[in-house]
Amino acid sequence: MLTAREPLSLAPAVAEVFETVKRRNPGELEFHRAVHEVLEIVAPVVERHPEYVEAKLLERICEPERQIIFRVPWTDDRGQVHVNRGYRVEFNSALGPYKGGLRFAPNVTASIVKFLGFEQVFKNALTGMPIGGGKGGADFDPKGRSDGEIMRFCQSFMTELHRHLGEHTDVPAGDAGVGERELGFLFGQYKRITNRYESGVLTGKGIAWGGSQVRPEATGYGTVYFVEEMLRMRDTSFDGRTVVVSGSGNVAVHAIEKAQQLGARVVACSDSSGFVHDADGIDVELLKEVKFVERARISAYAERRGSRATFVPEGCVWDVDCEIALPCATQNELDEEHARRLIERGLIAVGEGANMPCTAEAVKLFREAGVAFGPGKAANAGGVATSALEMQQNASRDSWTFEYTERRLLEIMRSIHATCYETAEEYGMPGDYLAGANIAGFVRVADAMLALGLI
Ligand code: NDP
Ligand code: 2IT
Repeated sequence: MLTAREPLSLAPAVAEVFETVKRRNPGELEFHRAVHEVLEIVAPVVERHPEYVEAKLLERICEPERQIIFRVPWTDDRGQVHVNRGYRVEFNSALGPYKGGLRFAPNVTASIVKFLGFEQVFKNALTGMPIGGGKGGADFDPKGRSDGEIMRFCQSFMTELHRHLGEHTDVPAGDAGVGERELGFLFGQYKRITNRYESGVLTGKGIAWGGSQVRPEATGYGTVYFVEEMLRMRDTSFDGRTVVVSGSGNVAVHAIEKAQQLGARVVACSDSSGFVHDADGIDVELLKEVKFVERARISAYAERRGSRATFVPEGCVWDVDCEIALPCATQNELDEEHARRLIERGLIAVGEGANMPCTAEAVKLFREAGVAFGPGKAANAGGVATSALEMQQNASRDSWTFEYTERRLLEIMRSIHATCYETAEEYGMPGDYLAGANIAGFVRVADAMLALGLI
């Protein structure tokens, strides 16, 4: 049985590639870890394919096609000047234009953007849609900023980024800290600078200006659909299950909504200030009001719910017992200790709504304990898949209904699940979605790269 996300176990053929990645990207721990996971799992695949070795496929796949780093100057409401750093890593375009979100958060670094971009390449391949992988963002903290400040930041960011984008070149979307408001300002500035109403250059747009139904819901809904499939393989479902979701942003809120529609009781969610416990089940409409309309902290939810909910300041949501865990906040938020405790208390499934939210050690424990584990690059692929549906609608100047779009999302998530499941079986690791996702994604990208020659 292969084990993933464990250090020091790389086969010699891939160990050398990993050393090169570390040397070229010193200190970029998140990126190293994302690469390590893929290299470790695909090592036996590469051994079966001498043509991959000859074409230096692994070396090429680990090296972004292009990396853009730029200065983003802007002024706050008092006229004070700020300077941030913007990034776009155009990782791989073998399957289509670079595609992936933009993240605005103070802890964004080259390592974070590269790890997200690398994951995105294989995630996008798993969707089966014609999209390559990229990621971007800035070390800008949107918290507490006025709409005017956000607009000026987005305009400055796009003033530089626009020259690298295009519906056939690179198509960003949102990620943490970048939602419909930010995408509106980014799209407006792109349109102004280029004098083109090029809808397909960004996804996650508002419905009134070229967006797709279900895109806001897609990542959270898709994560739940993926977990539903894993549960179905074990002859069970969400119905009557206790669920904990971390975060209370775009992915988390819609994961809560869909899990509840499928009969689950979601008893806790969080933000970076702490978590709320609500034994009756989270009131998702109230949560949306607090987080999306008022842009308030999660404590405001507990205040409104009165005695039914408690807010635990600075607390960790993974201390709450559950049968299904949906980490939907950020990287490395669920560690070995949390995993051990959750397993002891009856955990049966984990779906990574966020990108790499579980530490390597936590993942190892889940797999050893036989917990159904849906890795982010498969489980949260519904967001980018629906972005590709948005591009499809933009290209045909069409717009689809909510029902039709959601059905397409469901079909895509079922197909991703089937691909991961079948690939894991094919490589002798039944039920191992981490292996299935990494191998299936890798093979699709690698074969396309081989076909396109040495570029
Ligand atoms: P949002 O910015 O909408 O929400 C992020 C949420 O996570 C916020 O509630 C935030 O709280 C919380 N959070 C951040 N850090 C912590 C922490 N250390 N502890 C507890 N809560 C924390 O982002 P998204 O929902 O869009 O993204 C969440 C994750 O999902 C990211 O990993 C992203 O890459 C991934 N993802 C997003 C997709 C999308 O379509 N948006 C698609 C696929 C993956 P606070 O407000 O306090 O910061
Ligand atoms: O991590 C992700 O897949 C996203 N942030 C969504 C990317 C997209 O292009 O929709």
